[in-house]
Amino acid sequence: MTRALQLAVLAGAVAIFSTGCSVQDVIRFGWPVGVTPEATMMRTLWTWSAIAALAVGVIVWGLTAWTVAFHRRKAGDSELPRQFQYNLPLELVLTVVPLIIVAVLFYFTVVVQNVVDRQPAGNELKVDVIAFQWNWDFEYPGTRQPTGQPVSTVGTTAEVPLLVLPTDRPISFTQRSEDVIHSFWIPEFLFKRDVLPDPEKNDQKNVWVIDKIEQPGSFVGRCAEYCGSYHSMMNFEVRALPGNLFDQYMQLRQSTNAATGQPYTAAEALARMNCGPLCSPTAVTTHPFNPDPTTRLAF
Ligand SMILES: [Cu+2]
Repeated sequence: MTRALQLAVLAGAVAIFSTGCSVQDVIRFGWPVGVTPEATMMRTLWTWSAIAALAVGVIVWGLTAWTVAFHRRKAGDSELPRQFQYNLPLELVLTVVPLIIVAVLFYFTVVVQNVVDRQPAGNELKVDVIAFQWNWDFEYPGTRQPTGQPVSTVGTTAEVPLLVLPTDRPISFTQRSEDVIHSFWIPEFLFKRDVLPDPEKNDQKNVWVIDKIEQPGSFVGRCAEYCGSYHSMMNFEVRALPGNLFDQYMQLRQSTNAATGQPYTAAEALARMNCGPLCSPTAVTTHPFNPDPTTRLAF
């Protein structure tokens, strides 16, 4: 018995350590590293929920193994073993303990949800996210190009749209769809949210907030709601810039590019800023897809 236990512990240790995962990797239980405070809160909730589930699991597996190992029918047994139904203390424990578990999980879920799903305080940078079959339009209300239009970045079949955001301030996203239901998903935000048509008419809450993006970088974004033929190609990229670079970007987007006589596009502004990989004028986390169905390629 001791030998079997030693072997089980050894096998478990080999299984865990041979993956080469750090403690941080293990306790994320498969989730990516988040880049917003909200993402970290959700990940922490997930970690503790998984630990609570594992604790319950270990108790159940242990009791099951104990029953199987020590309470088997023995040769010569003809009667039923002693029965335990109507054991009031035991049944009370089995009712109260799950209730406590559910209440605790519920409490922490509500606490995190109230933060993640909060409404804007008014000091956020505003971004409108407009989804359509099969691309994205990101607009910055309150900005003004020389043409009189607000700054916007629209994706095309040939160009993955860049959602340029600052790392140093809160941001509020207002979502709507021009056609069917899409879903706005940046894996590093650990958050996806359905983008619905006519949210105001349908009395749907379509605004959400992040406190900040905690590091500069490029993060892929995807549509996470099946929305038709080219759903899988409906990608975008978040380009998180330090505050001063973001301000420079927005200034350029609101001025005229002498070379074209038109307001700077996202790609032209980033190329002009020339700040290394952060200013790459095209997406670095994903690439445009060939939408020609006769090529018969998956992507
Ligand atoms: Cu979509």
